[in-house]
Amino acid sequence: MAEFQEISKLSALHPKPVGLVLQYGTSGFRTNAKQLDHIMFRMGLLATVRSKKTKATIGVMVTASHNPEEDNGVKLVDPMGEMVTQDWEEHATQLANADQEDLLTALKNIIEKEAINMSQEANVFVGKDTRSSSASLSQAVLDGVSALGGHSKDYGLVTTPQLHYMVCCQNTQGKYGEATVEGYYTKFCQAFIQLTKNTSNRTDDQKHLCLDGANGIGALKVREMESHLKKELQISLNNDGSKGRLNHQCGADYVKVQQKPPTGIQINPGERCCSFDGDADRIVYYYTDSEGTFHLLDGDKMATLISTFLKELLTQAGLDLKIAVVQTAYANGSSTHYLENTMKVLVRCTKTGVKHLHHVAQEFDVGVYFEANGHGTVLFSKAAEEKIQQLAEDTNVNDERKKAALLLRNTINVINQTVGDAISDMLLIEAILAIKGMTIQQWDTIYTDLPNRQLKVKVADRRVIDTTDAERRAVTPAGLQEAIDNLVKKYKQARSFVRPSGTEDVVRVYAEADTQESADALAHEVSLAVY
Ligand code: 16G
Ligand code: ZN
Repeated sequence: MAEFQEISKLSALHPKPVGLVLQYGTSGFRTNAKQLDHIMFRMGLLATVRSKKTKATIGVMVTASHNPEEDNGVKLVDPMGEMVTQDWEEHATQLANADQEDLLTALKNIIEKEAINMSQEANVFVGKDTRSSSASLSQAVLDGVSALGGHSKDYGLVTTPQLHYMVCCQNTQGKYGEATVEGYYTKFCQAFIQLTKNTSNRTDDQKHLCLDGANGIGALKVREMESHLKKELQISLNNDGSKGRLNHQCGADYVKVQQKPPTGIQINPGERCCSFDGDADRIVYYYTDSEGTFHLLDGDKMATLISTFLKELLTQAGLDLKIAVVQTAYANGSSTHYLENTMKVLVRCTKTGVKHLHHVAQEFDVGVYFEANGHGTVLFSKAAEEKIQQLAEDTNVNDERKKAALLLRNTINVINQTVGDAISDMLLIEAILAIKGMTIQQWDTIYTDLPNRQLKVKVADRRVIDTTDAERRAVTPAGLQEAIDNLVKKYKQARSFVRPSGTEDVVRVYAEADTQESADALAHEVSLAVY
């Protein structure tokens, strides 16, 4: 076949370094940018084949999110804007690791296994972040697509969630919105303006938000979006990429891990601030109080605020829809306790990684999912959306129910349901605070986080640790869980777990307890038990 000859010729321009083995991990391939050219070309090939298989547009995003500037990475986006399925992650790993001379065979194996009709048309959307390596790497993806005769559309610089959105819009014939960056701003900003339009008593302070753009793509896109917000949200943008380096001492990951404000940002006491990560799919909020103490409002705090807001609206609207919050083992025990016991919201726990949370959230009418690190969104079932829509249009309901239904409808429209999205989450949080007339301090006091500590442990082989119960218990090595249980018993309100990282060669240890000293001591003792 002609296309296979083309692949042989073009793949020689994107050679694989001999002996290099990479894995499609929790968020795609990710490593030093210098090792990725062949991976990009091959992911262009794979996305084309996936498009033929699904008879839909597939997305390829070139980014390494919160990693340092010199790294890069790539992830595939499936037709509804969700992450690619697990079996195709395996195909990706196979294709990535095939030696140069075996590439065609590896590709043909996938084509055969998946019974691909090669005469089917293929469409691939490609996006990239602001890393200096992203331009040539995304070109390698485009080369891969054209080597197999696929059509591609290069969106250039976009956030990861923007690319997910484009793919979903394209495959739902515009029902989700228009598949352009402009369409994205229009959809989400209009919903935000609708949501906040009756909150006339908002002060300038409440309209003002301080944002750390991590010197990345999110900063660029917020600047593009600003005029659509019609001054209803006034963002002072820091770390916009004009001076500092990407993710360097800034961004959501830095703020969450270091538990301190990013550099390059002047925060007044009580001022509401947030940080995006390097590809703008994660966000955390924070402020410093009058004593200069730093307060972080992470994914758990966002999930709580959002689910409380939604539950109240569903009650006011008289809609009997099942709402749940999906968390991981990293969720602060206080948040889980508050949700279950005070809010009476169903809470589910899954393994780390957005795709796991996303799938569980799909089981409910309204599924709010957030990782503590700030990655999350809300999913509404089709039936839930229809019920809300019907009520919003019903002329025979009382004012209170109608008002709640309209707010719910606009809330749906401000949310990017394809994946966690820092921009969309920011607009949602800002709208909720405006509607509730709530300051960030008031939001923070809904519940108090239990002191906690995370540690990394280097071990010879992290794979000896196998976990169960959504990573909350270790099954192997023998005796480890028992040792953890005995250590936990020594402290009050304590909890601890260990799991092998999916992105680094380390074992992660998490501990929480009634005091910071206890959490630190427990984390330390558990990390000794891991050796
Ligand atoms: C990836 C995941 C993130 C998760 C993190 C855990 C996506 C898009 N990203 O970055 O959700 O929190 O891995 O890393 O799924 P770890 O396995 O090293 O702890
Ligand atoms: Zn990210």
